[in-house]
Amino acid sequence: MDNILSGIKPTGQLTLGNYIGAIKNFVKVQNEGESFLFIADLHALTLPIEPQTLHDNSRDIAAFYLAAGLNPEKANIFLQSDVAAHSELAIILQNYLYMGELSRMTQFKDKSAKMKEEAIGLGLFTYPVLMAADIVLYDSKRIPVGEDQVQHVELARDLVKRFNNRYGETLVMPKAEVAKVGARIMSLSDPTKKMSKSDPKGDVYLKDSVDVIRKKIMSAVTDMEAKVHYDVEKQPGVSNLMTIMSSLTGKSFEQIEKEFEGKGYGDFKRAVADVVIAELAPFKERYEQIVKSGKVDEVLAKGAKRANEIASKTLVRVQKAVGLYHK
Ligand code: ATP
Ligand code: LTN
Repeated sequence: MDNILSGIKPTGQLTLGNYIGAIKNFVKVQNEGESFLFIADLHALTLPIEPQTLHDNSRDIAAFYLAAGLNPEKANIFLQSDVAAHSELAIILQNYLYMGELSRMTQFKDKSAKMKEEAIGLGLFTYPVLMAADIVLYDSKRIPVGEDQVQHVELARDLVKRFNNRYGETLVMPKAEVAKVGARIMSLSDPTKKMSKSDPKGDVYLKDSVDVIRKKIMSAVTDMEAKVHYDVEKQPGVSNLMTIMSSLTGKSFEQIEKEFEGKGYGDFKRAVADVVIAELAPFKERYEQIVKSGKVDEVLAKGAKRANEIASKTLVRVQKAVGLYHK
């Protein structure tokens, strides 16, 4: 069984996009191999963040992982910064990725676009190097992510190929796994933009109350056709709501179109809100219980112990390959 790995940056409150594009799939695959599902707290430092916010968000994501159904007996849940090998390996691997490649990364271009050059931290630029280190440390072949992260996983694949060509088979080749539906949930207020936890416009948060979720979905931007019909170009708003419904119910777009034939957007939005609320409501209760139980730190400590065991072996393998290991 192949190892599975993925991470989420604790940059803000988790969104419905994070849930559909990532966490829901983590829950699905957690028993299909040994899984390493971590909180990418070092990556969260690549843009300014308050220390307390970073600390609290990190525990919060762990609590949501558990509330969503990750089983800490099966999945290794840990903080990236609790495993020093991530940073050590990144320092080595940075020599096998190039300025040109990193400059072409869409996430870097998007996040740095509005910043002055003097204010862009190096960590934002070298983000994919640390991410490649995360991935190869656990010999993971399967990397479940939303669409926006595929380019980074592809770069990690290029790096593995380059490294193995130079030093012999050392690193395992990873592959991104992207859900067929729901890998890119769009903002409810601007359906041409990705729903993103660091941009609160048009987000549904996993922590939102039932009333807030309903209000947000009822006021989602829709389109001119007044017809529930999937067409990303002409009807991006409705298509996004259909994607949300399809990914949470398993219904195809055709089925949804049939179900709402002759009905208005109001009926459709009410149904989408019902589906989202039914999916998220049980988590919220579990989440509150988990936070109260104080279990999160225990889970993170257990996950870090196992992660360190595996990661330190891979690090030594790499150190030996490049000629750094002398013990
Ligand atoms: P930030 O706003 O800080 O960039 P984000 O909300 O985009 O954060 P990440 O931490 O970058 O979230 O992503 C965590 C996981 O959730 C990744 O696998 C990512 O691909 C996925 N993801 C994030 N946003 C969406 C979305 N709108 N639709 C589907 N998947 C998403
Ligand atoms: N860059 C990812 C978070 C992340 C990740 C990883 C995902 C860091 N390291 C390794 C998959 C594999 C993001 O922004 N979601």
